[in-house]
Amino acid sequence: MKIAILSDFHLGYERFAEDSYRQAEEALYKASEVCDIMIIPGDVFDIRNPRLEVLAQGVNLFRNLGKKNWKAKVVAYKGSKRLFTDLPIIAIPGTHERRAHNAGNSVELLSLAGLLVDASDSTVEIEKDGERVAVFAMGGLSEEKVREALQSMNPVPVDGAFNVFMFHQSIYELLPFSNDFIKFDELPKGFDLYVDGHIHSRVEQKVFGKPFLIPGSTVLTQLKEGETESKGFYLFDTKTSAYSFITINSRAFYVEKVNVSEKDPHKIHQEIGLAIERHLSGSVEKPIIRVVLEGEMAVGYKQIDIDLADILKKYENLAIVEVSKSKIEDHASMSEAEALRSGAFENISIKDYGLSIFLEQLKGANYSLKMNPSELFEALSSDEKKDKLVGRIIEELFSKDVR
Ligand SMILES: [Mn+2]
Repeated sequence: MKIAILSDFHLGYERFAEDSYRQAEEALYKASEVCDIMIIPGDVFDIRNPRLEVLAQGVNLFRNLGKKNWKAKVVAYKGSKRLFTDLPIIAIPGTHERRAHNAGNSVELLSLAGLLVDASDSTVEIEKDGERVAVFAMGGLSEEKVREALQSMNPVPVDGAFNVFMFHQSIYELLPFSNDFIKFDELPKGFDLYVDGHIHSRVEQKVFGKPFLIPGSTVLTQLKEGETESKGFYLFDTKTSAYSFITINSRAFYVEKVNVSEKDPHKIHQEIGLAIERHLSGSVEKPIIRVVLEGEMAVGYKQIDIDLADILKKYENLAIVEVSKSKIEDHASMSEAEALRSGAFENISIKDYGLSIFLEQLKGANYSLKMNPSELFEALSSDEKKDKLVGRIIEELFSKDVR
């Protein structure tokens, strides 16, 4: 069978909301024309509680897919949820949809509506003309829980099927940022194909000699250099294990570096203009041009002397321009806020970064509540749960023996 692998649509992503919808729509439509099965490893939506309009976009996209005459059908399911369709559209919630334990999420909602199959923590078997594909999927988790979750789920391949392991996490070898991130060789063994979401640029690797694929997001989010590649999805053939990347029309994105060494603000200004003009195509769809300034300015000048207001104004109808000053070396150290803004934390979401700071702080504070720290973080960042939670914590703190 042909499996389309599409990921990280980030519907509702505020900065490029229209792109997120249009590009997801194109990817899903193109994929549906050529695949038997669709698998979606998370982050269909950009936030945990999408606005109704954004949820409606999700419903729209998948309802349209349901009109196709799918020959492959879901024939078996091993998991704790109920299925409301046999459509071979298999998805999991990612880290952006993740909510506190047991709270429903937006991908689950699409599954309840019978538009797709939420395969979190379960095995779904799909059949067409006697051929079987089994997808074992693990929904997006906070990173420090992954090892434990894998151990308790113990994903086992299904005999006689082509086995896919789908998840939505960071991998240490790809993002050597935290020891919580699992390593390739910690993934469950025995699968024919490994599919991961979360990382927004394309990755093709081998794990235990089998293909490991990350299709990347269908929309630009982080404006990293790695995202200048074309967006799209993978089409994988289970018979030959061959795959190809099928591109979609995504908004053009360019990164230009401007060396500011020994230059004054006037000169830098001119060079920023030239860098932008190199990529103005006159096409209807404005390109995104990110200009990265780097080096040490001429003596006596600081970053703040580079005034960007008139440049941004000049090109506002022709391009989406972003100028980064964070690589200019006139500061002893970059503040965390600047680093976050400039996206120095490669591919890690703000939420995950927030969580890692939170966990660090708790370590230093002799955290002793019964609640798992990452659950606490989830609950504290969820409006509905916060009040109840604070009540519970106060109760717990005051019921402790005071030595
Ligand atoms: Mn994502």
